Amino acid sequence: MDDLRDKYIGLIADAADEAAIEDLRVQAVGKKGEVALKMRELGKMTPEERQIMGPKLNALKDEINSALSAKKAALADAALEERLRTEWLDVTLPGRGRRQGTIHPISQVTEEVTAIFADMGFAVAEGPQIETDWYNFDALNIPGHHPARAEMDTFYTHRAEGDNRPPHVLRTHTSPVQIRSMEKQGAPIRIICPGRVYRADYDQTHTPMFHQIEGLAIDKDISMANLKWVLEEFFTAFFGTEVKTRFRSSHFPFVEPGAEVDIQCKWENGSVKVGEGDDWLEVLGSGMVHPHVLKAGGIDPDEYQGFAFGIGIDRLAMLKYGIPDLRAFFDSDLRWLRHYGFASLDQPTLHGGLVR
Ligand code: 2NM
Repeated sequence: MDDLRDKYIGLIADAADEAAIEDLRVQAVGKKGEVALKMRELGKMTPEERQIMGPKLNALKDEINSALSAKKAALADAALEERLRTEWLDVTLPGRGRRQGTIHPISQVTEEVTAIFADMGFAVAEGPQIETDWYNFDALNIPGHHPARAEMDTFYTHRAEGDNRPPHVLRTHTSPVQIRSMEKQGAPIRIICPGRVYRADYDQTHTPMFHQIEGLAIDKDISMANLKWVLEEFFTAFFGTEVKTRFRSSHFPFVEPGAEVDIQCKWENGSVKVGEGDDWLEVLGSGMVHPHVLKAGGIDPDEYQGFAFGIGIDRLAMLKYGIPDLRAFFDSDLRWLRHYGFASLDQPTLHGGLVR
């Protein structure tokens, strides 16, 4: 019995983990363990022998059991101690900085322009970037044979053999949104339509995808004078300085009369300054909406008339923020985005207020 005790006390002392302790418990004091086997031998003993050996075996069983529990507790303590030592951390250390993205100049300028027109009572309307040729051309007084269709370098979507749907295009301007808005809302209407437009053209000043904002105001007493006031108000707010405008007679199929609008500027060491000097820079097209276009939108041209205009957002962004190359807008170069991008809190909103 002394051998048995020494053997298990020694093994328990050397046990490395809880699983080893459990194995030892089964081997020593389990139902078929070594102590149980010894107890079975009690039956073959004389009553005198049994009286001595019975209590001794019970005492041995107790001793092994307490050694097991003590070792188990010691192992748990050691494990906790080890975790406390290795999982320690200094909660007072400063956090690691996370890099934030920036607002793209196009998003920034769209938001600025939208806020200025919202202040003048224009709502924002959006629509699909893939349009039928009717919304993109016919409704805008550009019939099938019209050279403007070819001039616009339109992207047509692929059509499978036997597809009877009307031809679809990537919209070449956001005017289709204005047709859809006229159909839906009727007159009077005052909206601006910002968004992506597509033309198959790529060089230093053209990208196949670019951004436009078109405006539309229709009511019973709207004239070119209202157009001129709205645009001058817009440029002055946008550039933060009084900006003279110059209207030059021009032609767009969807307006009559039509005008291209220049803003006052000055060239200084290869870059342009808006609102000073006596040079002119063409920035938008505009005019009085053609009666055919009003009809296509479901509005009676004998009762209503209105003005419309279209501005390139990308060009406005280049002008206001001194960005030299249009193509870099869409390269997704992080260095460019960090340099020309805006912090999210720079976004002027109607609620945040506009600096004028
Ligand atoms: C321009 C120039 C002139 C224009 C016309 C319309 C519509 F749909 F109301 F007829 N929206 N935008 C327009 C007029 C656009 O962009 C250079």
